[in-house]
Amino acid sequence: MFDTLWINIHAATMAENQADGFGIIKNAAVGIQGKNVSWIGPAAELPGKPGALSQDVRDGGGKWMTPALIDCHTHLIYAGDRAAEFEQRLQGVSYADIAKAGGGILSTVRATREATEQQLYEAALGRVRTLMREGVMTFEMKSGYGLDTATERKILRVATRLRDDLGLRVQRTFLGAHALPPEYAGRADDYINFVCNEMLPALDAEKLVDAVDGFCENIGFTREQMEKVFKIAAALGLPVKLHAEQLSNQRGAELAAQYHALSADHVEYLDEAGVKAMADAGTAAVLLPGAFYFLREKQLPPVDLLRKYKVPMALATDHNPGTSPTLSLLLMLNMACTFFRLTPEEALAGVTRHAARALGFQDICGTLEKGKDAAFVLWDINHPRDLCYYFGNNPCSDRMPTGKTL
Ligand code: DI6
Ligand code: FE
Repeated sequence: MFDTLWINIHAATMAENQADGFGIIKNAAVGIQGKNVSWIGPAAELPGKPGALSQDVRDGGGKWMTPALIDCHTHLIYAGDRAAEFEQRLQGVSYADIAKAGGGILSTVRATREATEQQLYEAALGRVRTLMREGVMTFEMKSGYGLDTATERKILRVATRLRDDLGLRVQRTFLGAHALPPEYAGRADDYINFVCNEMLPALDAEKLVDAVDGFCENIGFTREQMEKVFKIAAALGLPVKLHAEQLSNQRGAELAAQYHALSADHVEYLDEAGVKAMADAGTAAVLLPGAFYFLREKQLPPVDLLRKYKVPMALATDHNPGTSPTLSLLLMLNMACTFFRLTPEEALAGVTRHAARALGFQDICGTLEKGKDAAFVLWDINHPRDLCYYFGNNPCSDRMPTGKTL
């Protein structure tokens, strides 16, 4: 009846509308057929003896099972690092000042343009493997450190190879509108026209793009410029998302909602009108406590308003060399609780069900439910809230599928 049957586990299904928030099933059993969950419930309700239901019965040893984790906002593919800028910031130079002086994103762009595809692949592979050790099996990976067609292509090809070589779910996001490349200095509108008329259509035609993002900020691009990009994305049938309201309120989330964005990300400066627009459009909020911490931001995202209007809150690492060089999604759970006052069940939903939603993957992964991916983690913990409580600890003891090259 089942290809594999797991018994002697406790499950936190993270399914929607569960009274306890986690969807806890003590003494659970999980039946798998092919690549999907085909049965989940209390072991006492199994329709027969385990041995009669499957030839492959696995004993989970009383561990806790959750859906595999999802990192729904990353910039994992780049060359070099920005440790020297970190030191500059410790001396009091601001992130915006470093960017204005040609450092910041542009210094990573220079290093990434110089790197070969193989060098980029190997650098990113190490980062992905580190995240996988914490049970992350689905990733979003953005381009945006190329800002020319050849380098953006190189980054998106690396994302494709990581997806295929490691057997992961990956959403490849084109972030051409991340920063103004030096060859377009003072000509932001010309660069946006190049993104819209050449780079995005060319990379989409090569089947390298699953979604489109941009950086709507006073040190990034304006709403008007982002709208041009969104119009082309819509014409190509690609979903959009936006770095919005990270450092100031540009009303980017409203624009994103107008284009039925999957998510608006960062959102520290989001106001009530923006929250309402997101709720009406079904746009998720992606909270990024790593960047908040590393930039020592003071403005908190409007968590109460997001709750009030029932906007799903996802959580991600935002891994990037400038503002969030973290390789721990579990640490983000603790930071989201500590800094943003999320409850543990909200935080865990943020890296499972709501993260799936932020990628448009809600029908395929993010919860332990019949018909969804049989992708899960076994944790050596006493309760799912422990994943948010400890920090700098990795209780992942097993995961399925294990990935092809691990
Ligand atoms: N917001 C971020 O947090 C990253 N990109 C963005 O638009 C930072 C990218 C960097 O500093 O390299
Ligand atoms: Fe980001």
